[in-house]
Amino acid sequence: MTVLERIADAVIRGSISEVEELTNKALEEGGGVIKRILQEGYAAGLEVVGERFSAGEIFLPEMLMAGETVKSGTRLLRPFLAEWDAQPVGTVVAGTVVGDSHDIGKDLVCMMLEGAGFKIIDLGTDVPADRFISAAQANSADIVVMSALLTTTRIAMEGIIQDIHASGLKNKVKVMVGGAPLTQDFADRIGADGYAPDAALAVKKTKELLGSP
Ligand code: B1M
Repeated sequence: MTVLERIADAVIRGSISEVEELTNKALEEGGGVIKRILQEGYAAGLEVVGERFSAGEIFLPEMLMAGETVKSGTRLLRPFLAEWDAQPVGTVVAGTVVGDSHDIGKDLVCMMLEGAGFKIIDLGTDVPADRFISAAQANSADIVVMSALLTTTRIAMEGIIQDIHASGLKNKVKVMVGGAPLTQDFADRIGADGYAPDAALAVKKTKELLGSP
């Protein structure tokens, strides 16, 4: 097994210590390895975990442990993603929508945006409209980034966007949405300014929406 395959395997088995050790080992290879750790290591492992959960072969505690391994691993990647620009290129308010506690994808998007020079106000999970709105107002945010992982919670995004617009922020703040059960078509239908299928494209889309180079 390659190191990346071993990472995926350790995610599936829920071993935090192995994921951390193997992530450090993979990082020693340098050059472009971060994307491969995320895709061929963490995402590949979580994919199997999701399938096994759907099939009733594993249960919530195992899925939770798999999530924790990836959170620990991504913390080790953080220093390699951040560029520490003195001047932020824009301010982002981010959160997982109300009713939803999945935060791994949202954290990745935040980390990548931070690495690209944005200031991040991360509201965490289970975030209702009023918290997105007050944080955007208090921090003069340029963009609100919302994540949802459940087909049941993505529906809340439409109401949150309507509330953001009704609060007077319509022409001041862009809204971008993402998460596994979303599509460009869904984002268009709920009135989002942008959608991105993954964290790297979320950075590209944010820059495009804000007209930054
Ligand atoms: Co849950 N869960 N989960 N879960 N979980 C899924 C999502 C599920 C697909 C598993 C399955 O059944 N196959 C399923 C959803 C089914 C559906 O609605 N279609 C599911 C379910 C059902 C549930 C519960 C309801 C289970 C239960 O209680 N019976 C429950 C809900 C709790 C709640 O939120 N209220 C639940 C709970 C959990 C845990 C807490 C145990 C844990 C979360 C831990 C955590 O996040 N801290 C968990 C996990 C780990 C998963 C899986 C296995 C992995 C999710 C993940 O982190 N993926 C997942 C199955 C799967 O995805 N294979 C599953 C990796 C992450 C990097 O991907 O978040 O998609 P993702 O992010 C991507 C893109 O989507 C994008 O960028 C990232 C990659 O670059 N992206 C954005 C994300 N946000 C973005 C925002 C953007 C742009 C891009 O801009 C705005």
